[in-house]
Amino acid sequence: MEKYNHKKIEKKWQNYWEKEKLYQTSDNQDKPKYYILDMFPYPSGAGLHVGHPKGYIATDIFARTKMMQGYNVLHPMGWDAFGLPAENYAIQNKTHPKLTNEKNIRTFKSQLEKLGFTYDWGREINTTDPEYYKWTQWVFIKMFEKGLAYESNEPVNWCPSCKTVLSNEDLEDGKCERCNSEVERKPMRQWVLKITDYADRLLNDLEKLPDWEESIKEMQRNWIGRSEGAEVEFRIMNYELQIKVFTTRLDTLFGVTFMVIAPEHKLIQDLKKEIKNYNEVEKYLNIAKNKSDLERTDLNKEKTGIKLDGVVAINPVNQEKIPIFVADYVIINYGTGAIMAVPGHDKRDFEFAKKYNIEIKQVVSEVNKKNQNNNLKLKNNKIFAEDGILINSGEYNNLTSEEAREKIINWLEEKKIGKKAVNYKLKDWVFSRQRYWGEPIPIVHCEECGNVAVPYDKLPLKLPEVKNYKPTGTGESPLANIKDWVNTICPKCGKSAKRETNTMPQWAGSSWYYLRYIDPHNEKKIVDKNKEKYWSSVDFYVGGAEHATRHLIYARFWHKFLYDIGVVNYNEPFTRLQHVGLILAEDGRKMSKRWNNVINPDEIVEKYGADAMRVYEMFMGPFSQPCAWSTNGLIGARRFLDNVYKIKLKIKNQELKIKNQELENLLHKTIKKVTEDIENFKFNTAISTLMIMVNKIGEQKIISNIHYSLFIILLSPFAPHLAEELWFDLGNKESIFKQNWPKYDLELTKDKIINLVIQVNGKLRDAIEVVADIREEDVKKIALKSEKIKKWLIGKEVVKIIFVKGKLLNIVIK
Ligand code: ANZ
Ligand code: ZN
Repeated sequence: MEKYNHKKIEKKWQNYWEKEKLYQTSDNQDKPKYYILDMFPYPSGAGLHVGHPKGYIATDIFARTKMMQGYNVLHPMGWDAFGLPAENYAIQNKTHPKLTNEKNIRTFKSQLEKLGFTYDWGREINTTDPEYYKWTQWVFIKMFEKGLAYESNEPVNWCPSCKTVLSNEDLEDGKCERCNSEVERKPMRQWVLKITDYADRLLNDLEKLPDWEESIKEMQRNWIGRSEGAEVEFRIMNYELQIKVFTTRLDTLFGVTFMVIAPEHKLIQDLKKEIKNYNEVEKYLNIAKNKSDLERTDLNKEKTGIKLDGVVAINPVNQEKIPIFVADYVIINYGTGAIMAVPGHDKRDFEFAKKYNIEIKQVVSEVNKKNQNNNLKLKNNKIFAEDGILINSGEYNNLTSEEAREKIINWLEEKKIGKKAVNYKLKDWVFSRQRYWGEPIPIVHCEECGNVAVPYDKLPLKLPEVKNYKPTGTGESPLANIKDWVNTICPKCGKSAKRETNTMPQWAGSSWYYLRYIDPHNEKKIVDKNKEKYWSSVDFYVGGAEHATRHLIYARFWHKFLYDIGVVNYNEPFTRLQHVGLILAEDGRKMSKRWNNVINPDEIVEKYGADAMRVYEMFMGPFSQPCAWSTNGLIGARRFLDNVYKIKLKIKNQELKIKNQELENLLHKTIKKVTEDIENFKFNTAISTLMIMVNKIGEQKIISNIHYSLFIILLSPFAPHLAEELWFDLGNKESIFKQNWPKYDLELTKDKIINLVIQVNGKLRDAIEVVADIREEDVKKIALKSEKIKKWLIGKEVVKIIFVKGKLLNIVIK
């Protein structure tokens, strides 16, 4: 017999599937639909390494199974192709990023095609295609019209090396995620999206997503960071000015012994003349300016600050005079940028108070404990930071923290110096980049009319050609240098005006792409609402955990907006979400050019075959866990497929009516297990079940055509090329992927329990209840432990054991 030759098989079936248009998704709405989506890749110059396709293999297995289960399956792929790497490459090599992109996409696509995926390439999208980004611009204008896209001059994160603004989400430990430079804070004109308007819905609707991993939901909750508290005004003595603070611990109001305002706080400038040590203060402000928020709020960093001499605040509850400090552990863009400091109950305030010799006051005590203990605790640097019972707080003494907060807020509201307030860690989304390779922001600046949107019928607003892709470094994008593009006329009044030269961030195009796959060629609408109703929501979304916050929050935000303006039918985009565990290199490190440990899938496919790689990557370990590559493991997967190929020889025609109940039972168990495991993304155990089945078949002399066919169907999502080959070998004339997914007979999957007889020298001495297919060794163990048997064996020699499967065990003694 010929050996399994993947090179012969794989290309052949890929061509056949293409010719037969097997993966062309139909818009016929008769069947139930299933929309399974991969996070689309950024087509980098390096191409795919073996880690990238892990998620794609999984969704492909899922898609094929769903096809065979009778669903109309949508499984698309596209390119998230705007972004800095292509632009930086363009700067170095003076090529248009578009050309680099096209080349990279060709490489990616050919790599994916080699793995035999079910993508419907007729629906391929590319975020840099003007016919695509026309709709990204369209959404922006809709947001602009609703007041959700606005200009702002707030301090933003500026990467001095990438020469662009970054959103908070683009930072890692306060550094630029891409080039690792320290990020500076700089006030600059920006376009910002008001995602905070959606903060509550983004948070609350997480409860409607039971099929999202809890860890990802938790990351989103923390990212949104809803915090309930109050705003309180502290008067500044002798001036008509107040410091407004945000606090979650109004119950500690009597414990305030100083106030802190952020270095960027406007009040410092308002009080400039009154601050006696302003020179010193200014020095401090300059140092603080370049620190990132993360660095400033790091709990472990030593606190620094400086007292504002000449000004004091008044505590509204007891009229006490309180010193005011400026310190960088208070950040400007959270709450009100100022705090009431309570060193008795807040760790940061405590450290600051110790350093600057400020009074520390205890105003909340642990339930059931006396004050003395608490004071002791303070000395041990252990402050009491929880809720408790109020002390040293005038008329509020003996109330619980919660009761006190309620009473104090009522009093403050009456006096009109305080109110309840909610704050979010989530900030509005800085949506402009000073770079070339992004969607142009479709806005015209007119002296008369202000900001005017480019009319819808003028979309797409295409990126013009430039000679030099280098950012200007002044905070303007390279587009600013193209005078005949910048200078335009106002769509409203017709006078001369200037175009916005900032472009959108890389996250723009990916915030809605899953909708475009539904209706990729629609020239009139972003998506047909009727088609959207059928295909949405995405039933299953699979991708990297690094997208738990940014992409997955942005997309939910855009989707909710599109829902509000009537474009889509459902208010959440993704029903089920699963993250992919990383594939590490054989040395246990992340695959990276730097470590020289990257494995190219093309080589694996060439040597072992796409099917072996697919099976191996799914067999490596639990899907969501990181796992190191192992060539031995890969060889094992290949051996399994070789064994599958070999059993071809054992098939006999079904007319022989081979009755093999044992195999039949195992087959039904296998169907059940594999079906359930695929549904639960437990591919490793699905494959090990298939391996057991192959071994069992290997033990038989002959097997029936029917059993074999069913087995091949179960294998087909994992090793589609081999399965299709074996399927046609059997004389079938239609693709295996047009077959129905096998159903199991529940009765046959249950272990049958029998009464197994134990004899000694042929005489019945015991009987045990066991599963029908129990093995000889196991029966032997049970029998030799049985009291009823043991007594017959005393002083005798066992000469032979005869086992009749499913019936008896006979111990022959002398
Ligand atoms: C007094 C107080 C007493 C506080 C106490 C805490 C404990 P979350 O839960 O994160 O919302 N805070 C407010 N604005 C700040 C800013 N811009 N920079 C740094 N810290 C700020 O935290 C809210 C608490 O963080 C607020 O409540 C405030 O300190 C501080 F025993 O007020 B608290
Ligand atoms: Zn105008």
